[in-house]
Amino acid sequence: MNRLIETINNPTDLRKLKLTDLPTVAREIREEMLNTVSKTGGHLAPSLGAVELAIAVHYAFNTPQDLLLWDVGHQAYAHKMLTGRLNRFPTLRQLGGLSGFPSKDESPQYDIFTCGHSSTSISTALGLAARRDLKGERFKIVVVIGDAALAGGMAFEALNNAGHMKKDVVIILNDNELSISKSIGALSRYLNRIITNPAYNRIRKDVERVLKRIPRFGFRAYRAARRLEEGLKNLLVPGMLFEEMGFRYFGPIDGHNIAQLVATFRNVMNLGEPILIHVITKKGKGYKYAEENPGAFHGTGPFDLETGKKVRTKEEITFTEAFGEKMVELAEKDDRIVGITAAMEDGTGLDKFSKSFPERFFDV
Ligand SMILES: Cc1ncc(C[n+]2csc(CCOP(=O)(O)OP(=O)(O)O)c2C)c(N)n1
Ligand SMILES: [Mg+2]
Repeated sequence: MNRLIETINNPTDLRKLKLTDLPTVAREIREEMLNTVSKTGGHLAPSLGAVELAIAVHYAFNTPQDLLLWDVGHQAYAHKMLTGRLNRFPTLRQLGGLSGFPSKDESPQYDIFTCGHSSTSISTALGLAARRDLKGERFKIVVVIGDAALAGGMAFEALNNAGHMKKDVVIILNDNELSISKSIGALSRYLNRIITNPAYNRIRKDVERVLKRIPRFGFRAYRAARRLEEGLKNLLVPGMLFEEMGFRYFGPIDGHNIAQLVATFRNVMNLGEPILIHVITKKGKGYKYAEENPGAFHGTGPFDLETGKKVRTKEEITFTEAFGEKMVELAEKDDRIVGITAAMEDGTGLDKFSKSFPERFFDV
């Protein structure tokens, strides 16, 4: 039997499918991704985690009239398959083949901004929104940004600016609680508190119920109720940081539930103001070994699908390993040596160093 994804030449084809067909599409996309990346290597875990997200965004929004920006380019493999590049997907990252990142040259219609990673999407979206509004055009602008990418300085400048300009943009925060290694920092802690504190969410629901019962007659009573609401909101609403920056915050929602994603996108897409939707995903979703070890499968070389074991290249030891060992060796003799990385503990070979010298290791 023909696979469903083979009937999808563009997002319009996807939008003709029933909502109940979409989990099948997700399964087929994952199979295709695993088949290819196990041979070519690539950013497997981040893109596995964003399959339902890519499907739901293209299903709910009217791409390419609505503009979609992927901030973290390596989350976009499913997006590539849904936008006419399924047949070429086996050429991923090969000479003359598909790029591992959004590329304007590859797809001017669907990859509207060439990027790698990270933190550029929100300011790009704002620029596009300013142009749209000056020209009096009407379409949506959607951004998907990773939790670590959101902590980048440029993303924060853009959040600040967006709340001020009150532009109609939708930002989807793809929060898998992971950078390449574990996400660190104050923002990451904040996001984590939103997700893990059920009391937060429960109390909020209770407060909303009570507030709905307060009769809204009499100006004084009304004003008092509003003030109370604002005060309580400050204490209790998850995502207040974003609200204070001028965004409407929605979430957290399950990023692997396509129906819920589509419903949420449809509910909020026409509010006409800056929107932030907090979506929780699992890095490596759908492939056991990547779920268990998302760091190792963040960017991977070829591997055996059955066992998850990396296919060894010719070299006995990689450059990265040699560097990592040498760092430890040198640091034992010289206590002025420190290790610094931007979330690339494993990728730079500094993992051994970080364990041997935790106080001299800095993940910035
Ligand atoms: C300025 C800079 N620092 C570090 C890196 C290395 N890097 C590549 S991907 C990544 C993590 C991305 O995390 P997130 O945005 O949460 O996306 P995810 O990989 O979890 O899908 C990092 C730190 C980089 N590309 N650029
Ligand atoms: Mg992440």
